[in-house]
This record gives sequence, C-alpha cells and structure tokens, in this order.
Amino acid sequence: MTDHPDWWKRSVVYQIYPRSFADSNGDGIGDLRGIIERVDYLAALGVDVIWLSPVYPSPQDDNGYDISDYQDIEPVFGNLGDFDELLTAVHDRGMRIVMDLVVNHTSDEHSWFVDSRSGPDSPRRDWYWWRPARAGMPAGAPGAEPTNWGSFFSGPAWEFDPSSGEYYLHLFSRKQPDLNWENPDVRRAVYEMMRWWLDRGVDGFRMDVINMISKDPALPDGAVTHGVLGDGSPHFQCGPRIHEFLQEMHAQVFDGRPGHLLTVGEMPGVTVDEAVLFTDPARREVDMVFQFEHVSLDSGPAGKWDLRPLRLLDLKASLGRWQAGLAERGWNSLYWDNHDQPRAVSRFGDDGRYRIESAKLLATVLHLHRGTPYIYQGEELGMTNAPFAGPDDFRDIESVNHYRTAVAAGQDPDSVLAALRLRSRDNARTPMQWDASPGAGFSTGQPWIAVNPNHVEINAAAQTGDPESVFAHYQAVIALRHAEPAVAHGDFTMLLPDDPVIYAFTRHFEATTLLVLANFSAESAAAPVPEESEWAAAELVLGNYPAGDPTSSVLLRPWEARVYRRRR
Ligand code: TEU
Ligand code: CA
Repeated sequence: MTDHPDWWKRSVVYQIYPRSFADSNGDGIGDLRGIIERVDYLAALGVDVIWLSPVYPSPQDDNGYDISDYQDIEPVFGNLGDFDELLTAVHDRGMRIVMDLVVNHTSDEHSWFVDSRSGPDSPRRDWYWWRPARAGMPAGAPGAEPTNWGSFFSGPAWEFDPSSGEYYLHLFSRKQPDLNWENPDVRRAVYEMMRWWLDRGVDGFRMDVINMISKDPALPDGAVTHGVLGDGSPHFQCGPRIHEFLQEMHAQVFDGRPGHLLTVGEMPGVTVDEAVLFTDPARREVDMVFQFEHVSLDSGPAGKWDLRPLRLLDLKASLGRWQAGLAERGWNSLYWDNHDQPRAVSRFGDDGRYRIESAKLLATVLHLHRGTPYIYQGEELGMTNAPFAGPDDFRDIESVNHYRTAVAAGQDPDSVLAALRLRSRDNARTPMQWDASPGAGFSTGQPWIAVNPNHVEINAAAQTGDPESVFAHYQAVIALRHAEPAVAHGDFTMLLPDDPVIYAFTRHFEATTLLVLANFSAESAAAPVPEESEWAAAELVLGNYPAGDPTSSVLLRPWEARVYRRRR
C-alpha cells in the first residue's frame, strides 16, 4: 500500500457482490465469513482494492441497495465483528476496502422514513420528497401522481400514502424512498455516518447514483417518448446543486484525512464535460465516476430492453471520447460489467468458441486504457451469462417487475424473455464459480439463485494453477499496471478509429510507448498501424495466444490481443 495521493491510478479494484460470492454457513446466501475465507484468492489475483456491494441491514428488496440501518451489518451477512475481521484480513494483505454508499434513498423500513411517514407533522417529514396529488385530481386516483416520472423499476416513481393523502418519491423501488438533500439535516446525518465508517478503517466509498441527489425542487414533468410515463432524468440527474453537495461532502468527510481514500461516484447519464468537473482534483468532489455511455450503445431509444447490435466502431468512438475528454483534467474509471450489467464476455466478447481468447482480450483492452480498472467477481474467470429457462428463474426486482408490466401491457412474452436473457442483472448475480461441485463451491446448501451449469468447466479451482487461464491473464494485466508506469500514467492515442474489427491504441509515457492491438472478431485480421513492421519486431509484453514467429506485418488471429513495448 502506498500513500501517494494518486495511488489509485496504479490500482485495480475488484467488486464483490456479497450475496453471490461465498456462503460460509450453507444457508444459500453469501456472507462476510465467506469473503474472509477467500481473501487469499484476491491477494493472489493481485488486486489493490475491494469494493463491497451493500452489506448493511436491509429488507433486501433490491438486494441491499435498500438500507434500513447505515451503521450495522445485515445479519444474513454477519455482524460488525465479522466486518472488522474482514477489514483486518484485507489490510494485512496490503489491500483496501471501499464501501457502497447508498444515500440517494433509504429503505422504507429505515427509521428515518418510518418517522417521516408517521405524518405531515413529523420532524423528519421533510427528509424525503412528499407531495400532494396533481392539482385538480383526487389523491390516489390513477394518473394523479405529483409528476409523470417513471421509476427505474417499472411503474410510477411515486407511491401514495393513504394515511396522509400525500405521495413520496421513489426513483427506484417503492421500498426505496428518495432522501431530500435540500434539507441540511439530511446532509449532516449522511456525512456523520460516512465519518463513522472511515473512523472504523474503511478506505473510501463507491457512491450509488450519487448524481441523482440534487433534484430540481419544482419537480417538473418529464417528456413522454415511450409508453405513458415521463422521463424525469433531466430534473434529477446532475441537478442544480450536485457540485455544491459533493464539495460539501468532501469538506465535511474527506478533508484532513490521510490521502489514501478512494471515491467513485456512480452517475447514470453523466456527460464527459460534467465528468471533468466531478473529477478535477482541484474541485475536490470525487476521484472518478462510473459513466454509462459504453453500456448503452447496444440499446435503442426505448431503454435497456430495446436491443440493438453493438458495433465496435461505436464502442471505440465512445471510450475514445472519454479518454480524450479526461486527458488533461480528471480521471476515468474503466469497467465492462458489474452487478447491474450482463457478463462482459457474453456482451462484448464471444462466450462460445473463443470464450477464453475473448475474455483475455477484454481484460487487455480495458486495463490498458488510462483510468482505474474495475473487475467484477467472476470476470477474471471468464464467467458467462446464465441460461435462464423461464420467468421464474429471475430474482432481480427490475427483471421481475419488467416481465410483469411488459407482458401485462401486451408485449410478446417470448420477446420480453429474450431481452431479459441478454440484459437481466441476474446474469451477473449467479453464484461465483469456485469449483466443479454441485454448489460450485459457493454453498453447500440451496443457492438463492441457480448456479450456472457451466461451472463444471468454468471455475476458479481449474484456473488458479494454470498459466494459460483467464485468471492468469488477469494476474498479468494487473501486474503490468503495477510494473509499467506507462499503463497508469501514459497519454492515450486511438489508432485506426474507422477499422470495424481492430481496436488499437498507444500509451506514451516518458521514454516508453506501448501499442495495444485487439481483434474483436472470429476471423484473422490485419492491423495496419503506423510503423507496423517495427512494432512487429518490438518487445511483446502481453498476448493471449502462444507467441508466434515475429512477422513483418501484424496479423491478428481470432480475438487475439497483444501489447508491445518500445523504449526510446
Ligand atoms: O444502479 C443505478 C442504475 O441506474 C442502474 O445501474 C440500474 O441498476 C439500471 O439502470 C437499471 O436498469 C444502482 C445500483 O448499482 C443498483 O444495483 C441499484 O439497484 C440502484 O442503484 C438503486 O440503488
Ligand atoms: Ca450464508
């Protein structure tokens, strides 16, 4: 561990989704003791930071993103003693832990909301967004919601409360009421809670939908483009006070602490220009943001279930713009997948014949960009999407609600199911594949969501000793970032932007230039980069095929990726 202020530029983050990682007591649900047993696996992989998805007490309506107590541990996951033990085990191995901070909303079972809901005179009434029915409409009637906003999990973003006759806002599930950040008491309570975790020893926060905390208090209706509900996002994404709130949080929580903390804000809809402001170190907001552009390129205007083929040209153009836009000021985070996204190799690679090659290619391309890379559990094994047979196989509230409402609205059940298979968040949430045993080494009991049957072939036990494995390749890209300053600090230059199958770029730092070449196709393809023959004779520092004879031109095999290095 280094305390250099930019340590996270040389770091790789590993995301754990605790529910699906390792179950120590056979109840079918992953837990903290399960993670403790696997800390050496993470150390062997070589990652620097672990981001834990929420482990706080929660009714689990959205698998922990609905928090009912910010300063304790969900009993299903363990207790604070287990947490402290995990923290020590991680720190002892030179790694750090970043907590998930979910403060756009709480659970409806959080005492703050229980108070707030108790009536219009409650001292905490104003901690959430309460509004009367739309003017001229009877409270509780269909369409009488205060605004026309849709929720991310289907249906209106407002829930009617019969006892007061008012509605509360929930951008996500009705069990996730939005906190009112206009109220300074709310902000104070959140900052105090954050300091409590830092004092306990955690090393930073991944901030859930943090660009949604500032809403336009006028709450205007949104445009209706698909269906009957409006898109309120222009009024709650990167709202009027967002920079003020993040600067205040920085001053109240992070200032004066040792410079080893990492902050990353999850920001759906954030633009490059906004991201520069959020991540400019001089502005003291967050270290980096998760943007969503590259995970939206394979969706149409109706949203994530509106499937479109992904074109490599679009992917390169998008990631290339983010590289260029944050080159001078700010910093990128880099990810292919997480607990909300389909599996990387199934979406961006080839999870059939070239699964191993394409999983290694994706690691190479992502980790060689300028920014901090994130690995989602199982990605380092090349885990794939799951073969969900029918609607009953899904567990995620987003998938379950979408299936129900889309079918009720008259959509063809088979097409709804087809979209779920490709896009459901449950693809990421099947249990971590540790070994070939019936519970995949995840659990000795009945897992809360079915294990992917391909765990008999794709699992950690089969890969950890194998130098040709996807796991070994992830070890190599992580080690390269640690050893080669050009990976962390080099300039990024995109090459061949118009080539439909080759992803090529250079990284340049002091006397070193790296060239990254990747063939995103199942056919051999030439990579006609400038100074091609000189590069073919340069040092090959990383590849995903057994090294062949150097040739005068660079011809890449199916899903081949190479990293070359030259020194001046
Ligand atoms: O996700 C926010 C978010 O907008 C998406 O990633 C969301 O899951 C997706 O767009 C739905 O289509 C964060 C968390 O990562 C997610 O797990 C939570 O469900 C959500 O916030 C609410 O806390
Ligand atoms: Ca358990």
